[in-house]
Amino acid sequence: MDTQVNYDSLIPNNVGLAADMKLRRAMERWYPKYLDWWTSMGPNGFQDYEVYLRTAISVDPEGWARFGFVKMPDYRWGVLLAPQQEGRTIAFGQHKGEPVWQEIPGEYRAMLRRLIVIQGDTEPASVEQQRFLGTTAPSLYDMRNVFQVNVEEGRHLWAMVYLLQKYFGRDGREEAEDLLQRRSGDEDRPRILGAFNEATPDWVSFFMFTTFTDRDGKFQLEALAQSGFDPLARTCRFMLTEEGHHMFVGRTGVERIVQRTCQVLNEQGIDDPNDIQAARKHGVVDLPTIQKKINFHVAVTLDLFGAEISTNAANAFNASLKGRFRENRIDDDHQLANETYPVSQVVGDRIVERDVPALSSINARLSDDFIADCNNVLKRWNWALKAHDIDFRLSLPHRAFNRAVGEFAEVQATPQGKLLSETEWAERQGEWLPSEADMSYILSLMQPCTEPGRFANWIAPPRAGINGMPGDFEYVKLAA
Ligand code: BYC
Ligand code: FE
Ligand code: FE
Repeated sequence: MDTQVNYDSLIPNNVGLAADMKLRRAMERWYPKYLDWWTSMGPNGFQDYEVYLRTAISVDPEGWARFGFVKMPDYRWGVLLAPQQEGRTIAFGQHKGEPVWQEIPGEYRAMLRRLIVIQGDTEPASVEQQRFLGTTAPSLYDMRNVFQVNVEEGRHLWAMVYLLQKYFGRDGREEAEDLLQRRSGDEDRPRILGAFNEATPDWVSFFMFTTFTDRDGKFQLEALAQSGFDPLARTCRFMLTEEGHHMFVGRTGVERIVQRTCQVLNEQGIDDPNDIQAARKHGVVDLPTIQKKINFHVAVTLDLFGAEISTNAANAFNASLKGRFRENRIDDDHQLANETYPVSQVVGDRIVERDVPALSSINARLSDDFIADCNNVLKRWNWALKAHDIDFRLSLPHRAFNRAVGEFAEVQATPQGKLLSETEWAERQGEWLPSEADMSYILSLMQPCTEPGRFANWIAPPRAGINGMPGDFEYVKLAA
């Protein structure tokens, strides 16, 4: 590929790349390295096929997307920021009421760089985690969706690299290189956050990941979209428009699995939804295993919020760098000098809520908002169970369940939030977390289904096609 690309024609951007020589050169040097990373670590085996993808071509909420067939390495990864709001002022923290910053205040440089690097690191990590899924796609529709998610996560990496290269000089350029060097799950150079080093070996995991872990993305991006550093706020604002589709893929993916399982239970006259073998005999994902997958993914995702009580988060809020979810709809002084917030904590052998200084409990609050959002998703899944008259309900695990970070990192608890001894946990965790046998059963279902309009046996078709396309649309052109 020609590295002397004309960035204004090849890369959609609304940041004046053409006029910014220094930035353009930095991005031009980074671009071929990104492409090397993409071709070696992106979707394995599908780089040469035409995929029906949407590309962001504007930041206008009405018409930002264009659909068309494109080979993934030719995807037009762009640098797109939500429109600047005239006269926007900072909504929270020490600098509340001041005009937003177009440059980085020197004293916050290190803190901002850390936030941007951590955010940036998750994006390529998820692409790496998902790179083998194309081979086992349950349909062309689903295959297209994972690729869409992947190219957009790639674009999210671009978004953070843009900020690093534009505002952080040499340090930023080095960080941009390092973002292409770390690898999900690698022993020596792992990705930064826990969940992004877990494997995503199968499509059930993928749908859970996009439901829950991309939803952490939503909440983190919402918090960063409040930032007093305007370019970060605007970047995250636009990334959020793409995040919606990722969570849609996850939520409807799990919903379609649930629907299919219900359908088979009913067709086969299986009365006991807890009869795992009966469901598995017919090649669908049994409901108890779906619950175990929920338990696992929610717990690792809650860890991504950091400790419930966190000085880092307090500092970032105080510095007006990272706010809360929907800061402008919260009825308080947005500086939190004297406010408190209830946080669940372990006291003796019980879990109790205690009022904690609100500034220290920013992460706790964001994770509460996340849990509320997840509960809406669970409602949708439970509607599907109800609609099929199946006597089984899915639920979110308690926030104390299987945690490695924060208030509950040192204890063990049931998904209902009852504390357990280590011995009880060792004996019983198999009831709540997927076992090796569960995972290999799921893997055994992962046979590709690539005929247009056909779906693997374990998942129902979607209600509608992408961009209004008909059911048998060939989303990925596998035949030359
Ligand atoms: N794994 O005070 P603490 C997305 C570290 S997802 C490993 O508890 P803080 C996406 C922490 O870094 C959104 N380490 O937490 C989704 C710190 O280390 P240092 C990603 C962890 O700082 C799907 C120490 O523990 N974006 O976009 O208040 C597909 C103590 O930290 C973990 C962001 O996260 C962990 N789970 O909050 C694609 C936003 N948790 O610095 C994409 C940017 C904590 O002492 N990041 N640690 O060495 C942040 O805002 C914060 O760094 C965190 C942690 C929310 C991650
Ligand atoms: Fe992302
Ligand atoms: Fe995402």
